[in-house]
Amino acid sequence: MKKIIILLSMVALSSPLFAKETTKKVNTEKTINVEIGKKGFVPSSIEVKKGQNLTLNVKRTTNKTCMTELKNPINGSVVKLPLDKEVVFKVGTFKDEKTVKILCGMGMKAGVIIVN
Ligand SMILES: [Cu+2]
Repeated sequence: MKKIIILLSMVALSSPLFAKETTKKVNTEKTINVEIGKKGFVPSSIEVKKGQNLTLNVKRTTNKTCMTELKNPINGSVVKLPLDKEVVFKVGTFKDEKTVKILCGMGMKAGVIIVN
């Protein structure tokens, strides 16, 4: 009897139905670490799913950049990036699939967010 129960639970765990249910859950929060340094804005493109709440932990490690501020592509608010300090940049949630530029305080492209 014990053997049958073990066998049945193994079948249940490996069934495609079970697998589908676990992968169905979409993470509602996404946090990415960004460094603004000698190589620029890294990673230069960030992927997020629509409906996900995006947060960037941004650390500027160089003074040789104009990216001392970033503009929020959703609401236009500006975050200041002091040197060598990690700043929590709450970007927010995108409702549609699109590619959005992240701009510096001067309006130049710093990085890209790809919403899919
Ligand atoms: Cu700039």
